[in-house]
Amino acid sequence: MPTALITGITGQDGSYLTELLLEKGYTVHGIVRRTSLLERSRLRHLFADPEVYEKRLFLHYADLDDATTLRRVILSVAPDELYHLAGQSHVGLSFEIPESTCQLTSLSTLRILEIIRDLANPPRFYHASSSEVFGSPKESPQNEDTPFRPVTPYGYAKAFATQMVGIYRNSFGIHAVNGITFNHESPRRGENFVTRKVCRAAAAIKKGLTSHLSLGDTSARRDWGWAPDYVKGMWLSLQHSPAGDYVLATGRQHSVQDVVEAAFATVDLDWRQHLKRDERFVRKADPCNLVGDPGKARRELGWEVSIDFEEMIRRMTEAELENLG
Ligand code: NDP
Ligand code: GDR
Repeated sequence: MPTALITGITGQDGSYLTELLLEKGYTVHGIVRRTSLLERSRLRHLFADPEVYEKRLFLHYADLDDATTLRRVILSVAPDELYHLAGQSHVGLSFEIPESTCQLTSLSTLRILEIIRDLANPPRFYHASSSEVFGSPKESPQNEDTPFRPVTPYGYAKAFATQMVGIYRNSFGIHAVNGITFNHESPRRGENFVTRKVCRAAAAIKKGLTSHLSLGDTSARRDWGWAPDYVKGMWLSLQHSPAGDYVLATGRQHSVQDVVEAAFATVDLDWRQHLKRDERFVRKADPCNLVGDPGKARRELGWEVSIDFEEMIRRMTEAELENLG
């Protein structure tokens, strides 16, 4: 049975990827950092399964800036596949904490590439790259050949890491893949990302727990997909030879305003009575015109998305209603 090691296992994508790999018969190891609370809510159901936790799913402490511990974990696990998902994933916050965003995103990727470069049998390596590398692209939709023009500290950090992955693939023969994923969402999304924030607020307003929702720029547009589809794409991309980069996207763009309307329609409320603009949530710079061309992933991997935007927002809003009881 293959063995996988996942950085960022406690995150949205890490949790779905863990489920997928366990279903496929993998033994899964995850890297977690020390936190003051032990609650790792996205994995809770797996910890509760006596057939899984500490039988086929194992956790190891390491921080992304701790090279000696990362090396020790990678050597002891000896994974066949390494999925590097961990990082500071909030683009807006990367303007507040640019230095640690770059440390965690750029240098940690280089650090892991350096460790596996020295191994006799390096694992296949997946890097969670991002559509943010395209920033304000001159062409639309964006594909694997679109030049990088990042406009945020986060986007620049991902661009560095993405190009470093290409360098290690070409120069050292490592089977390394960049998944250039566009936004993907689910009920497990962090609460300060816009889709989750809107769906939570719509449900809370419906239940009478709050009265309004404050957002930044509602005209901002993104290519939003369903996170479980994207972790399938991650796995598929690592199975393909030769290694290459893949854009994972829906090819369709929606605005934040569309998210608001879809979520409020699910709870049968008029968004006009509840939406406020708050300048604190307006970014200093925001990419524009991001929409992906997933043609290569479709052709080479057979990757397809399973649900559309409206269904995704409906599921996310219904999950929030259920959480609220
Ligand atoms: P999350 O924010 O949900 O998860 C991030 C993960 O990284 C968490 O497990 C977090 O641990 C871990 N992490 C953060 N800092 C450290 C550190 N110093 N040491 C160890 N672990 C750390 O992100 P997603 O699951 O949504 O995204 C996964 C990756 O994909 C990220 O790199 C993100 O930038 C990238 N990406 C995501 C997209 C999306 O739409 N979701 C699109 C494009 C790229 P903890 O739980 O302790 O905080
Ligand atoms: P993004 O996702 O920055 O694209 O990064 P986010 O959901 O944070 O923002 C999407 C768009 O919504 C606008 N917006 C707001 N955003 C937030 N978070 N809160 C608000 O109140 C708000 N109001 C308007 C933003 O300006 C933006 O235009 C996500 C992350 O998962 C990254 O890790 C990943 O790399 C990219 O997607 C692809």
